[in-house]
Formats: sequence, structure tokens, C-alpha cells
Amino acid sequence: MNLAEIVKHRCKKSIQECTNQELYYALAEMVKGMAQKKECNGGKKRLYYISAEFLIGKLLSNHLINLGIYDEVNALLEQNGKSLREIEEIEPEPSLGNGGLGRLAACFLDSIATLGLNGAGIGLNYHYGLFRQVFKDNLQYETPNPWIEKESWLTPTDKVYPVLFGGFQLNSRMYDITVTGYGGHTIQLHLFDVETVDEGIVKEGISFDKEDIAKNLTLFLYPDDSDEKGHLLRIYQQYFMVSSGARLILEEAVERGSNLHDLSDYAVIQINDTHPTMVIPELIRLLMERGILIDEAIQIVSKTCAYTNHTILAEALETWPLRYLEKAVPQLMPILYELDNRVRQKFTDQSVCIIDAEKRAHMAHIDIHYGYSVNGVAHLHTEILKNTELNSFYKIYPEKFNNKTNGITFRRWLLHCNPQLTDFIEAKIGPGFKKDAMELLKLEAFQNDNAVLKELLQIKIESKKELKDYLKKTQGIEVDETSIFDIQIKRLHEYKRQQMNALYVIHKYFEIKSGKKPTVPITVIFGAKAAPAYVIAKDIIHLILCLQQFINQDPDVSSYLKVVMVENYNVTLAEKLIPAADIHEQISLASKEASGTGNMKFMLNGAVAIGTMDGANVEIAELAGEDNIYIFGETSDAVISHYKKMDYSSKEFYEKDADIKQAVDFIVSDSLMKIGNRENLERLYHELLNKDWFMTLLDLKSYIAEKDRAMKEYANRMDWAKKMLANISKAGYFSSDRTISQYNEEIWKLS
Ligand code: 26Q
Repeated sequence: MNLAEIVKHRCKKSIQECTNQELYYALAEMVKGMAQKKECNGGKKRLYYISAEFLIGKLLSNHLINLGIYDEVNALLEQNGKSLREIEEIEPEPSLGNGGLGRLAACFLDSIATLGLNGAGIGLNYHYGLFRQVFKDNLQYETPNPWIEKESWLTPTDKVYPVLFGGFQLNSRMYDITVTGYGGHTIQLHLFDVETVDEGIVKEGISFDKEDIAKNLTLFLYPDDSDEKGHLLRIYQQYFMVSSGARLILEEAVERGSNLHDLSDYAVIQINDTHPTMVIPELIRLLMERGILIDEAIQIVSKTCAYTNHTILAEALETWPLRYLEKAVPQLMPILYELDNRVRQKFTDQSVCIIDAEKRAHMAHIDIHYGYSVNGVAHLHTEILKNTELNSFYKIYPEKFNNKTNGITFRRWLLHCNPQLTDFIEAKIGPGFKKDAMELLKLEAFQNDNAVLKELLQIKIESKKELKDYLKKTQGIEVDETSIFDIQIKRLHEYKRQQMNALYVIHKYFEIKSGKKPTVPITVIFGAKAAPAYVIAKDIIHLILCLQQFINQDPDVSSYLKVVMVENYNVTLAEKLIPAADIHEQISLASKEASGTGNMKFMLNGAVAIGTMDGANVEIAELAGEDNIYIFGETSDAVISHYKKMDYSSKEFYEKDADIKQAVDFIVSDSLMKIGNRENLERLYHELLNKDWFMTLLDLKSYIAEKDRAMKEYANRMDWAKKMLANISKAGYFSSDRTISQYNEEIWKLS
């Protein structure tokens, strides 16, 4: 059925007479029908990408683009006086992810579908996803983000599995979301849910009874934080996901002809960080239930599972106390002990054990011993895993370690979010880049073509105007589109160093006050959610919000410097911010950011990075060339050595440099105290002076110098346009189609 017919059938009116809301549901019905009619990618062996997070973003336009009907639908709506962009606003964004890892999983599904691979996603259907961020009195508050409506992208299936926990059982129902790849191939994202979830138990903000598992299991995505109380719930969630997933995997393998002894010919399971690690003991358990002896069961599972590591931060590595596991999943305990015993019999090195002396299970260790592949997500990250973090494992299993540098789907992060730039590229080099991202290299031919470079600058200005209007409408903040848009959007974490950017802002404030004005005005834009229990992260948000109020209000300063912190940063906002960026901040402490993927999205949209040699920045710098990126700060080797020698003292940096001292002291100045909270600001100040675990002050001076250089060079518009073009033309490598082809060729080996 076409849109007009669906509209007539649903609403008994014409397109013209419908509201945007009615049109959104009609379009969703049409697209869902079209996508479901397409045959799912097939083949003997199937990949299961199992992940606690799939940060899929809004789906309507993505489907329209990938089904190849976006322009047609857009034109039809326009003829009827409607705007597809406005209709898109109606769709609620499912926030089924914290950040990078979840968004990567979503990009991967797009590429798996696009490349025609036989794959599926397995995850959980969180009713309220991650929290919605609300600012009040310059502080972050959390509220639920309901996204499941009566009509949604979820299709209930009749697959129901009983999942047994210590002392009780819950039924797990599978819901499907069809994922369309570019060209119309499809795969399924299977999200499991428990039918007894009770949204009514959510009280103030996002608080709820953490112990009523039947009612709370899939209410929220557990935010990446240090809240001890939630750990047990997180284990229940993880087991629920993997137990349901494992049953599905075995069932489908048998349906396709497997006798289970040959499971690895029919299935490969990519474990997205350690969150789904219990799939390993659970599969062993299920195979044993089906009559396979433990030796063989372990062997079969080890040939089927592969693990991706996304983090180097010790505190983010999952180690679960055995008493939690005993309570939640007692049936896995004999298997966990057996897996640990086998490791102990083979290796004397205590650091590779599964269960440590404090009776904690190291989830990553299970994946490495009992999986056949271990990969990092950027070249530098994989090297650090091999040489430092996981070195004792690398010595045992060098052949298991490999790198798969992350990628992003160009359908969402170029075609959808930046149609003007897409059209510009197509006019210059033809449409081939939409299928083969490396064709962007053809843009290099225009490096010295002033007319083309001017066009590129014009497109950027248009995107900045769009963002300006959006910020005015939604946040009530006025920005100047001719100022430099300098954007840092990512989860709030000390290692990502938003606090360093805030200190730069303070430093600029003082310069402007003393009469040293920037050649071009600067607008520094932040977007970030802090985990609800991450105190210092929330203090950093408080500082930025106070700076926004203080600086934007100062008439001497605000025409040269503005600060904007967007509320509730999410995928939809990223789609509006990224095309409008001139400069993007990738300023993590070297060695701490596994890869970063925002960096790739900005590059593709013609923004220039200021960054450290960390994660995929290293590969971006290599590809773009040193003239087209601003690099500063100590190297990962130097940073790793500081940790080893424990020779970093933030106070030394503070005391020996007047600029640093002035910026840090401002955090607790009377001016800021007047609008902010003493408790938050003082805590942050003391943290920076006395601890500064992520070495903000170490790189602050070189950051200021390099950023100033970037700001100055921005004024030479033609040179800057060359940098933009160089970044876009080299971004092809970061297509997730390339990443997924490599996963397939080197790990999955699907036919
Ligand atoms: C751990 C224990 C208990 C509860 C939660 C967690 C938890 C949850 C989420 C730990 C980590 C995460 C998310 C990690 C993440 O997003 N990592 C990012 O992955 C991206 C994709 O590979 C990289 O680009 C980023 O560098 C990395 O930070």
C-alpha cells in the first residue's frame, strides 16, 4: 500500500488534512510493512551480535533512505504542504545505549544488513532506556525516557523462553525490530523482554525498587556508573539476555541442520564487551542439558564465541563478586568453577584466573580463555591491550588477538544528517561513494578549486544556521553562525576531559577581559550525560552550566565567547550538531579512549579535530595528514609511564604556571560561587588540585596553545576549507562497511 492509501485507511482523510503525528504513524506502518516483506539475509552460518546496548536512534528516515524511497516520500509530502523533517521530530528516540559501544552496535547492524550478511542482533528491550537528562539550577537531574508507544517499531513474536534465576523463573518474550540495510536487505534485532515489568514502580526521578526483579528487569538500561546497589540487577539483566539469546541460537542452528556438535559451522557469537559474557557458561550448560559432555561442550562454545574489548579503564572491567552470581544464577556456578579449574591446571600465573583470591569472577578472562578471538577497536587500543592491559593473555594466546578499527554508517552520519553535503559530494564525484566510501578520495581533485572550496564553506554556514535556529527554539540560547562552532559531545567522563575544555573557556574569558580578543568569536558547545552516581562528572556539568550562565551574561565577553551545554544529548541531537561543527574536541588523556567514533562522524562532515594521540585519533591524524588536524599533549607511552612511576602531581602544574592557576582558581571564585553551589565547585577544585587522576593539568598548556593556533588559522577561510575537504575525502576508511567486512573476513567467516 502506498502512503496515500494507508493514510486514507487509517485516518479517513487526505495527506493534506493529516497532522504530522498521523503522518508519522502512517509512514511508520508503510515502512514497517515494506521492510518486513524483504527477505532476511540468509546463509548456513549466522552471526549473532550480542550486546547489552543498541543505540539505534530514530528509525523512520533511516528506513526511508535505505529502502531508497526518501526523496520520493519527501516530494510527495511537500506537494501536500507537509515537511518530512518536521514529521521526523514526532518519533521518540529509543535510548537503548549509554554511548559509543551502543551506537557502534547500531552502526554494525546497518552494515551487516547492507553487506547482505546473515546476521542478527540480540539485546534487551529497556522500556525507559537510559534516563532523560534535565537541567535545573545548573545541575543534572534524571527522568525516565519512555519510547515504546502503542504503535512502535517493535514486533512481538511468539517465541517465549523460561529463564531460571536463583529461586524464581521469568518468561522472556522476543520482540523484533527489522533493520534495513542500504539497498533494502534486512536483518533482525531481537530484543528480549519480561512481561511482568511494571512501569508504575518508578518513583521520584528514576528511582525504583531495585529488588523486585520481576517488575524492574527491563525498565532501565543500567547507566555506566559505580552504583553498587544496581550490580545485582545488572547481573539479572545480563543473564536474562544471554539465556534467551543462547536458546534462540541453538534453536535456529538446529532448524538450519546443525547437530550441535557442529554448532560453530552454523553460528558465531560476537560478544560486545563483557556484558554478555555469561553466554559462554550458559551455552555450555545448555549443550550439556542436551547430552553433550563437558569437554566437548567447552570446545564447541570456544569455537563459536569471539570477544570485543571496548575499554582500558580498570574500573569499567566487569568483575562480579561470586556471592552475587550465586544468588542470581546458581546454575552457572559449577560451570564457572570448572572453567576456573581448567585455567588453574594449565597456567601458574594467578593474574589469568577466572576467579580471584577475593572471590570475584573476571568476565573478560572467561571471554579470552573460552573464545577464539579477542579484538580491540582501534590500532593503538589493540596495541595497548597486547602490550600492557592484557599482556599476560597475549603471551598465552598471541594468535587470538586482532584489531578491528571502529567505523560508522555513512547512511545515518552523512546521507541522513547532512543532505546538503551529500548532494555537494554527489555533484562533484557522482553517487558511487554511497556504496563504496573510499570513492570520497576523488574529492582530493578539488583541493585547489576555489569555487568548490567556497561552496563547501557555504554548506557549513547553512548547517550552522540550522543549528542556531534549533538552539534558539529549544534551549532559548542565541548563537552567532559566523563564530567558530567548537563542539565536544560524548558521555561525561573525567578521562574524556570536558573539564579541560572548561578550563580553556575560563582562560579565554580572562584574556578577553584583559583586552586580548579572539580574531573570530568562539562558541563552545558541550553535550554530555553523566552517570547518575558519578559525582565528579556531575560537578563538571555544574561548572559548565555555571560558565554558560556567567559568560553569556557578560556583555564585555559574550560577543567573543559563548558557552552552550545542550540538554539531553542523544543521537538525534548529534545528527544536528555534527554537520554544524567547525572544530571537534577529541581530547581524552592518551591511552584512555579505546577508539572514539564521534571523531569519525565529525571528520566525515568536514570538521577539523583538536585532539590527543589517542584511540582512532591516531589513524585519523595519519590519514588526514598533520596540516589537517590539531594534535597536542603527551603520548600514550608517556602517560602510561606516569601511571607506572606515579610521578604526576597536578599541584606542581598548578603552582608553576600562572595561567593554569588563574583558570583553576576561578572554579571557586566569588563570581562563580554566586551562581553555583559551593559544594559542587569546591569538590571539583580539590579533585583537580589533589588528585586529577586523568591528568587534566598535564596537557592544559599545550591544549591552550594548539587550540589558539586552530582558532587563528580558522580566519584564513580558504586554507580552512582545504582542511575540511581533506578530512572529508579521507573519511572513507571509517565506514562501518569496511569494519564489518574485516570482522567477516577475519573472524566470522560467513559465506
Ligand atoms: C560496566 C559495569 C557495570 C555496569 C556498566 C558497565 C559499562 C556500561 C557501558 C561499561 C562500559 C560501557 C560502555 C562503554 C563504551 O561505550 N565504550 C566505548 O566504546 C566505543 C566503541 O568501541 C569506543 O569508541 C569508545 O572509545 C569507548 O569508550
